[in-house]
Amino acid sequence: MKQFIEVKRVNNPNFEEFVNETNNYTKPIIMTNIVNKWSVFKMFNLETIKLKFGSAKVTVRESDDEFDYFFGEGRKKEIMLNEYIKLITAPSNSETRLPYMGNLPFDHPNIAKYLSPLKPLFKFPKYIPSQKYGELRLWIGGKGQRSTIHNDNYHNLNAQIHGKKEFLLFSPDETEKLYVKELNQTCWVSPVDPLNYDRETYPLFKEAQSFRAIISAGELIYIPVFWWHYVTALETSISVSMFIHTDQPQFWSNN
Ligand SMILES: O=C(O)CCC(=O)C(=O)O
Repeated sequence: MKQFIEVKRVNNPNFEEFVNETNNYTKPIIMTNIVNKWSVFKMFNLETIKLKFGSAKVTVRESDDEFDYFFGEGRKKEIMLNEYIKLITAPSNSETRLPYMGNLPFDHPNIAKYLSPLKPLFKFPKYIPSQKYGELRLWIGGKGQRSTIHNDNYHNLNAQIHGKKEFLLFSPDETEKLYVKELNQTCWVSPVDPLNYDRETYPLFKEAQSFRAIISAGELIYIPVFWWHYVTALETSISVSMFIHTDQPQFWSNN
């Protein structure tokens, strides 16, 4: 992978500034002074979550490392949210990966009665004029959790509520260098681990240009539709993303 380019930080852009700074929805940016102003930002922490809806049962991946999950056995299990939070925050020196609760829809039947009423408090700005609706997803994970290079078929605004995450992003123009595979129509992933990859099997990856964003609590990242991303939790992390659905769903294809 080539030396990354840092993603630009923009202070609370209005609509025109957003369109400009993202080069008309073709570049990621980090936005400051939006999420930290939400009333829910201070309230939505691990203690409150445990207290208010710790008894909810959630489905988690058995491993918080997507290489294990996508290219291994891909097992899931159910656990009470407060048990899960206890696990991911306990000191650990074991080699075994923690579980991961990522991509949980706010409307999931096991948690909707707690999360659905909170939806209006996550005041994501409306930057995409063709937005039909925004779908909120919750991600809570332990330090070291990582999501492999994948893309999504919608624009994504991802709000960091607690902890720090690192995103490595690759433009769709870099696809050939990432050796992506189709797992299903909406899930394309790369077997390349940017930090440790086999140079003989994936020779083009060394030419891949990445963009890096380390986002802290209170910041918001915009990931344009189909931009590939690799995500690592640098600390115990809570994030809430909004997937922006438009009238015309699009699907990635390598052709
Ligand atoms: O935080 C993660 O683990 C992955 C986030 C992600 O892939 C997304 O928001 O699309």
